[in-house]
Amino acid sequence: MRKRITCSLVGDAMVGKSNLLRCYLGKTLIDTYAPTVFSTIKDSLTVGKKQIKVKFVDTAGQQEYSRLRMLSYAKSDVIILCFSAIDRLSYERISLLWIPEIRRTVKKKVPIFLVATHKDLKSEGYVRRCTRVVSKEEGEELAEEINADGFFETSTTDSCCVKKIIECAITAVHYNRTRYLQTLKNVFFK
Ligand SMILES: Nc1nc2c(ncn2[C@@H]2O[C@H](COP(=O)(O)OP(=O)(O)O)[C@@H](O)[C@H]2O)c(=O)[nH]1
Ligand SMILES: [Mg+2]
Repeated sequence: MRKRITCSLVGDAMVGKSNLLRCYLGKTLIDTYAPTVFSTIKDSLTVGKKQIKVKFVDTAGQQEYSRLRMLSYAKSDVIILCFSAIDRLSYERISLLWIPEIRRTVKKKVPIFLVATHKDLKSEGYVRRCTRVVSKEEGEELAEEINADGFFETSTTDSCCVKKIIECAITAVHYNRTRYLQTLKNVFFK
């Protein structure tokens, strides 16, 4: 039987990781902030004609949980790395903190998808008055710099986009695995 794909959501606290996952799973969004310690959710999705089993790991962004967090996502097959488009510090911490932590934590090389959240809030007057929002171009540059496999800007108001992001991440792992198995078959059963 095919191994379950582990997909982890990583990034600063408050950037919207848990709500992104809730949005994908069709669960009610949580308006008030409820810090995550760590949670796992089993699900499945269909890629082509294949049913793929997935385990989502939703991690805590706070530094006081760093040891628990690193244990929780060490076995990831793919990472959804999030920052908030209206929180420049969370963007800067992608290369300063999150990429080094991911490299220390996940021993194999796994695909990383960079996601800018809170897209719907970028155009809000009160946000623009008090912060310099992160542009799409800055997000794309960062994705290139960290060698991410993709970059997306989204928000929980666009469930279609959220669904595409998660499916893209899972599909990337699925096809890598299929290609690897095909190569093995070609070598041993040609
Ligand atoms: N407007 C808006 N609010 C969001 C969005 N995503 C998350 N939030 C809010 O941002 C806060 C933090 O979200 P949460 O998912 O708990 O962040 P986490 O700590 O990264 O898991 C909560 O108050 C959410 O309601 C979004 O796309 N748009
Ligand atoms: Mg959370």
